[in-house]
Formats: sequence, C-alpha cells, structure tokens
Amino acid sequence: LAVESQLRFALERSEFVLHYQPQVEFATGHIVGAEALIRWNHPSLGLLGPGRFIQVAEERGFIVKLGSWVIREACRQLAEWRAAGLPEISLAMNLSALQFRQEDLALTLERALSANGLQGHMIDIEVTESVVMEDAEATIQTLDAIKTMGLQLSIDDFGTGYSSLSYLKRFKADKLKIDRSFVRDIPADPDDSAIARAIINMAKNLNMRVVAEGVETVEQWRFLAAEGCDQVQGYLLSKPVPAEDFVLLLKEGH
Ligand code: G
Ligand code: G
Ligand code: NA
Ligand code: MN
Repeated sequence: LAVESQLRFALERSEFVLHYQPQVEFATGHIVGAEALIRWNHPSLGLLGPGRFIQVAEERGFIVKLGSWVIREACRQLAEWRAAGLPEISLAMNLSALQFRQEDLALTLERALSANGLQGHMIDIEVTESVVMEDAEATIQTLDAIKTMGLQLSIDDFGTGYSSLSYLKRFKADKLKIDRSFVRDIPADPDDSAIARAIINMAKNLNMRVVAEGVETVEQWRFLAAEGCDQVQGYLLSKPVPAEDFVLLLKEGH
C-alpha cells in the first residue's frame, strides 16, 4: 500500500508522534521553549520524517485533520509537563498554510488551550513567510484571532521565501527564526555572517525576538551570541527527541 493511502489509518492507529527540540536562551543557557516536530512511526518503514508525508497530507486534503491532532497533542503534552512541575517553557508548533484557510483554526486552538488549562502565551505558532503574506480573508482573520488569544507568532525559515519585507510592518510577529541555510557557514562565510547580523539587527529594531536555527558548532554559537541573537536551536544542543528524552533535558536544567 502506498504511503498516501495509509495516512488516514495511521491517525486512527495512533502512529504519529511528536518529537521535541529545545530552544535555549543565549543569556541564561536555559531551555525556554521546545519546537514540536511530527514523525510517523510507520509499522513497516520505521520512523518517517515530515518530508515523507506532510506535502502528501496537504495534497490529499488531510492536513487539517493531521494538523488538529498536532495542536491537541502538543497542548496535552505541555499541560502534562507543567502538571509534573517541570521548568516552565513555551511550546512551538508548525502549522501549514492550508490550515489557515480553514475557518475554525482559531477555535481548534482555543479548545485545545482550554481543555488543557493553558494560556495563549504558552503556545508559539510557527508559520512561513508565505502565510503572513497571504491576502485571503480567512488567513487574515485567523492570524488576528491568534494574536487576540495571546498566542505567540514566529516567522519560520526567515529569509528563504520570495516575500517582500512589507508584511513585517503589516503584521506584527513576535519572533523571527533565522533559517539554518544562513547559519550553516557562519562565521567563516562573510556574506552569511552579514546576513545573519542584518536579520538580528532588523528584528531588534522591530522589537521582535530572534532565534537562530540549525546551530551545530560552538563557533556559530559564539558569533550569534556576540551579535545579540536571543535564542538558539540546533544539534549543538540537541536533535529533536521523543517526549521522554526531552523531559531529561528539561530536568538537567540547562
Ligand atoms: O525535523 P524535521 O525533519 O522534523 O522537519 C522538517 C519540516 O517539517 C520542517 O520544515 C517543519 O516545519 C515541518 N514540520 C514538522 N512538524 C510539522 C507539523 O506538525 N506540521 C507541519 N505542517 N509541518 C511540520
Ligand atoms: O520548521 P523547520 O523547517 O525550521 O524545521 C526544522 C528542521 O531543521 C527539522 O527538520 C529539524 O530536524 C532540523 N534541524 C534542527 N536543528 C538542526 C541542526 O542543527 N542542523 C540541521 N542540519 N538540521 C536541524
Ligand atoms: Na519550524
Ligand atoms: Mn525553519
């Protein structure tokens, strides 16, 4: 059976899992957040990354259902960690542009928050530039509703889309995430170093927090810290890991 046709059954059989990657504050070295990243525990193919099925789910009209599961599961997990008295963090989740065209995305989020006793500021919604660029009425309304509920909004993969910067003025995001393609070759590459520095300065001037993705080396860490980047995410700290391993990272304190 092709992977496409197994998607629906996979949800019923609880084959999807979320892995979590820590987000660390440069200033303190503490874990302040986690990004939830979906995986499919496939019965015969093993653990599949989102590259194998997210686009398929979007094409098959399945992404809203799958995305709603991600929202509920991420909120359930965050509430469990809070109830266990673990250090308080915010949880970031990735939403597809298609989920924003759905009129009840805000309602899905609101229900997941209240069902788990969470407040809006504890959740961080990651979207790509294409989402905030969209002019569709449903998308604009949903983005407004999300902000009204107090959720945080992050622009993911910043700098990789074909977007104009005007949306930054039109729509106030809380965070910019520097795409890892700009992080990979710093500090050796002067162009990438200049781009990373420019993104950090722009974000600060617009009162946004800035997160560097894909940080793998101590040299990258030092450069970004010196330039005033707020948070870091990357293999240097940890890969995305299952919930039970993430708990160990949280307890280590960081
Ligand atoms: O670690 P990784 O291979 O998990 O993630 C690859 C890509 O998949 C990332 O660009 C990320 O935005 C996307 N992704 C991960 N989890 C989700 C999810 O729950 N929903 C959506 N729509 N995309 C996701
Ligand atoms: O949503 P986004 O496209 O930003 O998803 C993050 C992706 O980057 C995931 O696939 C995650 O596994 C991956 N990732 C996270 N940290 C690192 C890193 O340090 N190096 C590399 N190469 N990939 C990373
Ligand atoms: Na992301
Ligand atoms: Mn990204």
